[in-house]
Amino acid sequence: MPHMMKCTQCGATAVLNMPQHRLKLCAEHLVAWATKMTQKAIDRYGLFTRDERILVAVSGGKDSLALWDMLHQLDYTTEGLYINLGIDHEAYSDVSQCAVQQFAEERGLLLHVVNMRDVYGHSVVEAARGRRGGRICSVCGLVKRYIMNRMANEGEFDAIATGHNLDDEVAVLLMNTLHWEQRYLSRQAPLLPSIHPRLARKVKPLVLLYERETAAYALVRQIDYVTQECPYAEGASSIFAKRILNQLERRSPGTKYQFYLGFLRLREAGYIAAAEQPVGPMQACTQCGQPTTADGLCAFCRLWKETT
Ligand code: Q46
Ligand code: ZN
Ligand code: ZN
Repeated sequence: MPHMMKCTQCGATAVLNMPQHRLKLCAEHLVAWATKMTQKAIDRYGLFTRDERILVAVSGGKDSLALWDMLHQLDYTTEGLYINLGIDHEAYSDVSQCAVQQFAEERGLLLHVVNMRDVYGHSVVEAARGRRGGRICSVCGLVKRYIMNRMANEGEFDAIATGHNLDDEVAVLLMNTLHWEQRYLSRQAPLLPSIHPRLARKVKPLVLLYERETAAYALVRQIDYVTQECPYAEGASSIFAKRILNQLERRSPGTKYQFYLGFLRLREAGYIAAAEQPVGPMQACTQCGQPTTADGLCAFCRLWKETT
C-alpha cells in the first residue's frame, strides 16, 4: 500500500500534495484553503466587492463551476452565463449546458443561457466556416467576448468573472514572453478595468490556483462537471506550453507560481510598460449599439453579416 499522506493541518488523510506551498491537505482543509486563495486574489487585485453584481461565465468545466461555487460560498452576488456555441461533436455544447443547468438548480442560482443558433441564427462552427481562413477559436473568442459584454451590459453587472486558473495564465505568459508580445503582456492581469461605461471589467479570481487544485476542489465538493474537452481545443499551442511548464514544475516545485507572480509584481511596479495602443474614441455599433472603435458595425456584427 502506498505511503499514506497526512494533512499538514490536522493529520487526517490528505487528498492533495502541494509541494510548491509545502502543504498536504485533507478534503476539508483543501476546500477551505482553495476558497481562501480565491478570496486572497479578489482582495489583493481589487477584483470586486460584496456590493457588486458579478456575472460568472461558466462552460461546464471544472474551473468555472468551481469558481461559481466558491463565490457563492463566499457570499458574493452572482449570476451565471452559459453560451451554447452550437458545437455538436459528441453533443459537446448540449452536454455542457445540462451540467451547468443542473449545477445552478441544485444551488438555487440564477443562470442565463444564450443559444447561438436560437438567438443569432448560427453556431460558431458555421460562423467560422463563412470566414475565409477563419480559425474557429478566434471566431469563438470574438463571439464569447461579445456576448459576455452584451449580457453584462444589459443586466447591469459590475464585472464578468472567468475561471482561468494559474496554469492557463502561465501558459499564455510563456508564449507571450517567447514572442515578446508587449501589447499582450501589458494587458495580461487578473483584472482588466472597464474602458467604457457599457463594458464591464473582467476578472479572474482563480489565478492563484493550479489546475490540479481547482480539479481537486471540484471533486471534493462533488461538482458534476464536464470532463469532455471542446473538440477544437486539441492542438492549441497553449496545451504544449502547459506540458513544458509542468515538466519544469516537477523538477522545481513552485516554478509556475513564481513565474506568474513575479511577472505580476514587475507589471505592478511598472516594468512592463503598458503599450497602450491608442484606443480610438468608442461609438455605438450602428446595428447592435455595443461600443466599438470601428466606424459603423462592430466586429461581431461584421462577422455576422459575412456569415448570412
Ligand atoms: S475557443 Fe476554441 Fe475554446 Fe471555442 S472553439 Fe472550443 S477550444 S470553446 S476555450
Ligand atoms: Zn486537514
Ligand atoms: Zn454590433
